[in-house]
Amino acid sequence: MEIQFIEKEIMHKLSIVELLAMSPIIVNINERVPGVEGRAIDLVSWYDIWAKARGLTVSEYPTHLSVEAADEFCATMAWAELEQAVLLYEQEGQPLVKDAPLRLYVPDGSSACLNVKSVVKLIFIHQEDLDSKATYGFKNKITLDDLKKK
Ligand SMILES: Nc1nc2c(c(=O)[nH]1)N[C@H]1C(S)=C(S)[C@@H](COP(=O)(O)O)O[C@H]1N2
Ligand SMILES: [Mo]
Repeated sequence: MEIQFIEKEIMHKLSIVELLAMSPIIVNINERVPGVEGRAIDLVSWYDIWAKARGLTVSEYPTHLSVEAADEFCATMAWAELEQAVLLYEQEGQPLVKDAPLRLYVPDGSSACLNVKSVVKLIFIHQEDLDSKATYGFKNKITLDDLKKK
């Protein structure tokens, strides 16, 4: 199972093993999210390594992160919300079962709805004028009510 990373229109794929190998900070998730057990990747310190490898400087850091899940649930949030963010990858010593391959948790985030399960894609956005208010929901799902409103 590979995770897609998209930045500046370039797509990279990493396996969980590759992702872990380049992650400098792994935490017990209950240190960040009380009541949840398992091991998680600290997102921002991982991004530091990723950005350095790609020659990005701090002034070129993303303004927002978008994540997409296997069920097409998506969330977009300002980078500033991600200070404590982690990617849960293991519970009881095993890869995730229900929320595989990764679950994002955004402690201190604006909404629990940002804790996206089954994350398969991360998109690093560089767009200063994009709203800092987080958004989330199912992608490309048009309801009958939406159609009636138009
Ligand atoms: N992939 C995926 N992640 C998701 C959702 C979803 O529908 N699909 N729902 C979100 C919403 S709206 C909430 S409130 C939380 C609920 O998390 P919980 O089941 O751990 O309480 O998961 C979020 N993550
Ligand atoms: Mo939610």
